[in-house]
Amino acid sequence: MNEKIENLLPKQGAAYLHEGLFSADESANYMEELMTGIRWKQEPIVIFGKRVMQPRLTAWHGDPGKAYRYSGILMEPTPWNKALLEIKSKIEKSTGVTFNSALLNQYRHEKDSMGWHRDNEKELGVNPVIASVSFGEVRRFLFRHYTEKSLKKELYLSAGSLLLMSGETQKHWEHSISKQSTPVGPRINITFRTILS
Ligand SMILES: O=C(O)CCC(=O)C(=O)O
Ligand SMILES: [Mn+2]
Repeated sequence: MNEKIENLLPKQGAAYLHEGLFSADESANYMEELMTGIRWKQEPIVIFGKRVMQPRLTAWHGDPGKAYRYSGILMEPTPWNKALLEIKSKIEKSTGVTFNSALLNQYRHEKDSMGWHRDNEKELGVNPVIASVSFGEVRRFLFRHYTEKSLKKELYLSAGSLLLMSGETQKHWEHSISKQSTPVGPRINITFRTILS
């Protein structure tokens, strides 16, 4: 990660935003390849004992044998495709970290969202490094401290940006993508992760 990029979190974790890691052209090309080349699905999740559909489309890709439990769903990884391998390789060069799986989220419009959560599944181990890449439209991303809920950090994740989260971030901070009232087109986010074992 570029030395000039500062930690955006005031305490207990680290989050670095590298805007424009991918050029506008590269971002537009990957957006199109991922919109059409990924088998997007809307999956159910269980919230307070009730089965509801997730307000977004998802896909899970990774090295074989790295099954992953996400919000109560066991996701078997689909093999990497060419675009994902290229993106992964660029992220690995930029961060110096290798990843073996990725969760893809497609927010189709302003009503799609992701609620408050931490990426703290036990398969990720203690203090996971998570590399989050965005393509398509800009969406608002919020961090909120887990115990001091009034402590927040707002970011806008633009096409071609990389948000790197590390250290104790997933222990002390939740994050979300909220619905918005103004219309917005599709956005794709890929979070590269390392599943242990
Ligand atoms: O879309 C985003 O920027 C966030 C995605 C996310 O938090 C996740 O996949 O766990
Ligand atoms: Mn997350």
